[in-house]
Amino acid sequence: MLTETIEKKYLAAKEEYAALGVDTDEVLKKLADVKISMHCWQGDDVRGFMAPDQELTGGISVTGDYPGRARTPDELRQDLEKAYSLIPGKHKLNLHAIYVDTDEKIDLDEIEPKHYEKWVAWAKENGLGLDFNPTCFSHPNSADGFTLSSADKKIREFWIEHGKRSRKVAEYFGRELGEPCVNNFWIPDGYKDNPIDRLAPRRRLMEALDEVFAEEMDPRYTLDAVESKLFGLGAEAYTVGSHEFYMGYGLTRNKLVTLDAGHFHPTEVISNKLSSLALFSEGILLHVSRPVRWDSDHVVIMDDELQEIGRELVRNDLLGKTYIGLDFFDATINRVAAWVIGTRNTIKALLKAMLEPTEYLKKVELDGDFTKRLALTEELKDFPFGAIWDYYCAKSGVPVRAEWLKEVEQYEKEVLTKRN
Ligand code: RNT
Ligand code: ZN
Repeated sequence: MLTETIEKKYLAAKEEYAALGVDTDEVLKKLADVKISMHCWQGDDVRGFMAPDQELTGGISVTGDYPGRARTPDELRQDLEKAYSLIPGKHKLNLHAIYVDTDEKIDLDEIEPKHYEKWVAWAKENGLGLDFNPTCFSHPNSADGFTLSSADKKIREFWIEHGKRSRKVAEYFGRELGEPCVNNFWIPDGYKDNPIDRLAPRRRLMEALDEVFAEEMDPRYTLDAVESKLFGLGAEAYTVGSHEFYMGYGLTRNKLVTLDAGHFHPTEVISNKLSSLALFSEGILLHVSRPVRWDSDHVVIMDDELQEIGRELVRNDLLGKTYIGLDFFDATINRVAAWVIGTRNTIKALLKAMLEPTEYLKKVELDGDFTKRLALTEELKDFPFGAIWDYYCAKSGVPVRAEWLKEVEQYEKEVLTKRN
């Protein structure tokens, strides 16, 4: 609720930022245009509805057993609605292929747009966009750790067919919803121990992807993206789809290159890659995530890297060619809260970046005044950014500060705990 206190604090903060040359009203307008693609898979621990009892594989892992996991598409949508109601702005939902909503018994090489019709109807009702992902894991045909790069032609063909069909679904989403559906390809393929042949699987992957992408799709409806990874659980020594592989693939085939914040060496950050990639790539898809030791998928917090990602996108004017998605899964905490925390933080990091007098700071840098650059960027950290964020939440009709948690707690009591 927009109270007098919130408004008063906003007006005071607005003045402080105006003194720096930053127009906070303009910033909030710009912020409202940014869509975050919230990932459906935080809601049910990456199980999906095609074969929910199938073990999660592919070198990713969800730990925890917090009560209330969504078990049906309706439950997942109910949880998503709760989460979106606590997040300012209009956003997107990122679906994985295994989240079919149909009574038909189908496999991944049989998916069609009609199996996702209910999601589209729901997205329309809720004013949401949709993104998509072929699911190349948690399936008997990925059991030996290889999918599109498998040496077994039959296995490869199964995944090629799945990939082709995923693009039809993505195109359908984009056409129905009037905004491009980003279709992201991530495969887990790799070896636990040192391989002899690193090249052949990569060549097979390249050729398989070329088959998947052979048909041209209208970019107004769907855009393909390819996601790299350094290693996965059980694929520690070698991952076929490495960063160099997909950099090369994406740049030569005009695909979006996906950067997942958790898919690099521990001290390597994606914020420092954006400006380079942006010079050459068709576009970028982000998987905003948080790596912690072996895990690449902790809930996103307001850490230095998140803020640096926000700054790089804003300072370099990259929001137009960057699609921002989230990718984390934690089953030790309330799953709706996980979504809200990660998504609010991502938006908040962008807001923080937009509140910077970037042009002035660029000039200071060009003048070679590095003392001033450091002094000002440090002083900026104490500016009343929270007052702008509170006002934005209140104006957008979502709870201010930790008020949202009360709603999640109530929802847990009334809905989630009754599921077990
Ligand atoms: C895995 C990738 C991938 C998945 C999702 C479920 O390491 O990050 O994006 O997390 O597709
Ligand atoms: Zn990812």
